[in-house]
Amino acid sequence: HKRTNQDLNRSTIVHLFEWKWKDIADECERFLAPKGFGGVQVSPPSENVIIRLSDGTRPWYERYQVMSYKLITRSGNQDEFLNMTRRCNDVGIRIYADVVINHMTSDNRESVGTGGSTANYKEYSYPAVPYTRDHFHHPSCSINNYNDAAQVRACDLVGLKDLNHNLPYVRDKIVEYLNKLIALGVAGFRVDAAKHMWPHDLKEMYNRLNNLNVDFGFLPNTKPYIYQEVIYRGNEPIQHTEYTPFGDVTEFRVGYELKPVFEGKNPLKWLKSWGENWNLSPSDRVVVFIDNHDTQRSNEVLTYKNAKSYKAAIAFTLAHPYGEPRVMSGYFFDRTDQGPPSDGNEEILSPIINDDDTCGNGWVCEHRWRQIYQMVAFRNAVRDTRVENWWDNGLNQIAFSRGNKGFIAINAEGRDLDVILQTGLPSGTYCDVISGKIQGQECSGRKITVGSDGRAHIYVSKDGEDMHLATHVGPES
Ligand code: QV4
Ligand code: CA
Repeated sequence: HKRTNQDLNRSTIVHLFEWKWKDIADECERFLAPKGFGGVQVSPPSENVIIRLSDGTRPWYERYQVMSYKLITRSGNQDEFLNMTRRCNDVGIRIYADVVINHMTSDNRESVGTGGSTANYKEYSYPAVPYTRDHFHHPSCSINNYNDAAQVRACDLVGLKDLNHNLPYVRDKIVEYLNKLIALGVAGFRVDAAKHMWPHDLKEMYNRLNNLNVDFGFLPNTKPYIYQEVIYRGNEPIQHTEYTPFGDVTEFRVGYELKPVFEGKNPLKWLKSWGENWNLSPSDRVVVFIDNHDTQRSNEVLTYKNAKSYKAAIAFTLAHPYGEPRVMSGYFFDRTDQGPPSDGNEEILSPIINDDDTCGNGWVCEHRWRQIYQMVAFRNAVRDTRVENWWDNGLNQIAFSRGNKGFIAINAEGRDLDVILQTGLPSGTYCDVISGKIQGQECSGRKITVGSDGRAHIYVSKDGEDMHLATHVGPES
């Protein structure tokens, strides 16, 4: 396996935000496995408080308010979770659980959880764990100054009651929870709000985690893949390097930096030095993504709402070797607190799968957009190659190859890209996996003819549906 515990010929984590376990199991079998994905990040599996907004609906963010470590949420119960990990691992897809271990709930009007557990907020009492007043940081305080590292670790994040990980009992409960998930077949964890916990406490807990469960196809002595949510934007005392000795971290600067680039406000030619030279953290320590479930609700990154530049930015992160890519997949929303599509009984709706692979029932299913999932296959086809044959026009038109395995060209400029370029590819006729795909033996998209010298005529119109083309060797093209 790789460090992510994914199969060698697979890559890319898809975050199936707010999906039900049953639907994820189906998705692993019918789509993720055949398309070459490596893993799924699932929404927090631990019991959360039920919150109702003024219109009676449930916000997505209730799932970040923990009532207990019972596996029962709107996504499903423990049996359904286990059914998912079995079926997904059986087809080579790994499951990473989003674990909320920094805090419990805030003071809500409601005090009943998705598994029926209750809490007494004033008393800091969570009997279903159990946690009592003694297990939290006191006196309580709010985080309002991110330049104060101690405050960020020991005060409440947006009113969420902050656990004291200095206490062996608290660490024991969390280790027990994570080991339960390992027993149930997960391949690793996304650690929520890691920045808000002391690195030495996390390290101590990680050291006590079991090896992955061999019953799910993992090799003996395999450690869980841990990626920690540490948002770092450049000038804060809390840095990635405090967390990278014992896990990976989320590199949010990728999304922030690439938005102006793919909007044509910062020339694409600079991407020649993409990676650590942009002051990003080391490639082998980071998960990279254009948007996540938080930032897609801000205006700071590209999202499905900016489809043309979004698809190109994702294509770039999947074509480039920097970091471990994650793709966001969610639902349409107008309001930032809007929960997932659900029925009158507050049950989350399953996505409808259309004939053209896209989703219905309110789900965007970004990962099912042809221009996105075919770049996952691209990434798998070009593994172990380097960026070569870099070309740019000095402005917003770029192209590069991955060794002699794949080639991508991007045009974020107000005029057509129309040049003869060295693709690095063996001679032949290739199918552009952005404008189409191979169906049967036929390419439904544009074709790229590579001569015996590796050169090809590359054309990307300034006003096409997409601003890029890509192709690669292998069964998918
Ligand atoms: C409100 C006020 C607070 C007040 C509090 C008092 O805003 O000022 O102190 O009431 O009770 C929700 C509401 C929020 C509310 C809070 C408590 O949005 O307004 O506070 O509940 O009732 C998600 C959402 C949050 C949500 C939270 C809990 O994003 O809006 O808060 O879930 O339901 C930093 C961190 C980073 C964090 C990011 C959002 O460094 O770690 O903020 N990201 C992760 C998750 C994120 C999640 C959490 C952490 C918390 O990705 O989705 O927050 O688990 O950058
Ligand atoms: Ca904390």
